[in-house]
Amino acid sequence: MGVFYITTPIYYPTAPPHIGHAYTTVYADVLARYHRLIGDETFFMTGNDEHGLKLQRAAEKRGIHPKQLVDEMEGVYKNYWRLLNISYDHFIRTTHSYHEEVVKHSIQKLYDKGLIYKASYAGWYCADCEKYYSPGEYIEIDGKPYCPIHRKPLEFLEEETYYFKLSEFEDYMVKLLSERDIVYPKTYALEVLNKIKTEGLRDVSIARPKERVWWGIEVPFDKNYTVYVWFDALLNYISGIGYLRDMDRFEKYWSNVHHIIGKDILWFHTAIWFSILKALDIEPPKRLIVHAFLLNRGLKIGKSAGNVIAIEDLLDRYNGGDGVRYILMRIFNHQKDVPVTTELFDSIYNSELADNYGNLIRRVGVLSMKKLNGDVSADRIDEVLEYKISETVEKYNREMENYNVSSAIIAVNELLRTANQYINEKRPWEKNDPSLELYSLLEAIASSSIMLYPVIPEAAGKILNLIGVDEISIKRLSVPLRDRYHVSDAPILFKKVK
Ligand code: ME8
Repeated sequence: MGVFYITTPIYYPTAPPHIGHAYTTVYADVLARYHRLIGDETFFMTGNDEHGLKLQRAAEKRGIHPKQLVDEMEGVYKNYWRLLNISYDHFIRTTHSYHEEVVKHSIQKLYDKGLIYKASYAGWYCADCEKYYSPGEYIEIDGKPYCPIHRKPLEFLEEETYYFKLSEFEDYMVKLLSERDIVYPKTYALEVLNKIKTEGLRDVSIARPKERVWWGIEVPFDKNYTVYVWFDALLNYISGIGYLRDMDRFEKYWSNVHHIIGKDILWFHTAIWFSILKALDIEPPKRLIVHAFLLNRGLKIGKSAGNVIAIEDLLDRYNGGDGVRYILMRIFNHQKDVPVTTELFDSIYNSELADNYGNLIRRVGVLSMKKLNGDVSADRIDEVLEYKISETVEKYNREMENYNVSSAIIAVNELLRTANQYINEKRPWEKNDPSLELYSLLEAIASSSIMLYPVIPEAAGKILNLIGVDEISIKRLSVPLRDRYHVSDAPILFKKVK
C-alpha cells in the first residue's frame, strides 16, 4: 500500500469541455480508481485554469466580468464530470486564494534568487495557446505567421516584461531527461531533448503588463504586471495538495505524483515545469504521462478547428457515462492520434460491451435463475476458465501498472470471449445440473467485473452487487473468488445502438 497522486491538466473554461478533455480526464479517473482498488492512498485532482488573456477575451466577448464567466463554468465542468462519473478528490481553480498565495510566493522566490529580470520582448503570440512562437515554430500562410495548432494568425506583441532565466536550467534538463525515466512514453522525452539540443533553452517571459492582460495574479514585486498564465497554472499541481499550507501533506503526495497531459502541452510540462520546480527546490514529478490526440476530419478536435464532438452526444448514444468511458479508454493511445468515427465507436460498444460482456451476463444470469434458482456453487472451476482467469488477472495488473489501460481492457475482453465460447460449447441449458459450468462462468463474470470496475464503475458495480460480490478488491482477485454465488437478476446492461 502506497500513496498515489494523479492530476489532469487544468482546462481553460472558455467553453464547455469536449471529448478531448473527457479523454484525458476519464483516463486519469481510471488510473485513480485502479489505485484505490489496490489499496493506495489516492488523491486525484482536476480543475480549471481561470486566468489570462484567453479568458479575459472570452469574457469581453460575452460582455461579462471574467470572474462571472469562470464561476459559471465551474458548474458546467463539474456537471460533465459528474455525468462521466469522474471521482476527483479536489477540483482546483486558479482563482482560489490559497493558489494565488502559492503563485505570489513562488514568483517572489525566483525573483529573490536572481532568476527573474526585466527586459523588452518582441514576438508573435497565440492567445489560444497563451504562448509566443519563434520563427521556425509557426507556420506561414500568405507570408503571414499562423499558429501551427489553431491555424489562426499570430499577433505581434512588443512590450517590457519579466523573464525567467530558463536558460540556466539547460544542463539540468538535459541530464534529467536523459538519465531519469520521468516522461512516458519515452519518445516524448527524446522529442524535448532534441528540441533543447537544437534550439537551446531560451528565457521565457513570465509576466504581462496589466494594461493588456489585467485578468491575472498581480506580480508581487511590480503591481503593473500580472503573472503569465502558464506560470500561474502549472503551480496548481503543488498548491492543490497543500504546498506552503501543509507541507507534510504536500510532501506525502508529491513523492508519487503522476501528471497526465496531451502532447500539445508537453514543452510546458517538461522544460518549463521541471525548471520551475528545480528553481523552487522541489523534486521533478515521478511521472509525466503523455497521450496523443483525438482527431475529427483529420484535425485535432478543438474549438478553433470547429470540429468539436460534444460529450452529451456520446452520452446519449452510448447509454450514459459507462459506455463513453469504455469507448474512450478502449481507443486510448499514448503515441498515435486516433480518428473518431461513429462506426468505430458503435462497433466497440456493440461488440464488446453489449455482446461480449452484456450478453454473457444476461445468458448466465437467466440460466442460473431458471436452472438453479439463482444459487450457484461447485467444488471446482472448470480448468479452461480457471487458467484463462488467472492469466488475465496477471496481464491486466501488469498493463494497468504500466498505464496501458486499453491493453488491460483488451485482456479482459479476451477472457469474456473465452467465456462466451465456453457457454456455446458446453450448452449448460441442455443439462439437468449445470452447476460446474455456471459457477465457472460466474467466476469469469465476477473477476471481469472487478477488473472493468475502474472503467465502467456503474455497470460493473451493479453486476457485482447482483451476484452478491460486495467487497471489490483487485488485490484479492484470486481464483476462485467465491465459493458460491447468488444471482438475483439478469438485466440487459447495454442496449445495442443501430
Ligand atoms: O492547455 N485530443 O488547457 P486546454 C486529446 N489550460 N486530448 C485533448 C484534445 C484532443 N483533441 N483536446 C484537448 C490547457 N485535449 C491549459 C493547461 S495545465 C497546468 C494548463 C486535452 O483546455 C489534452 O489533455 O487547452 C490537452 O493537453 C488538454 O485537453 C488541453 O486543455
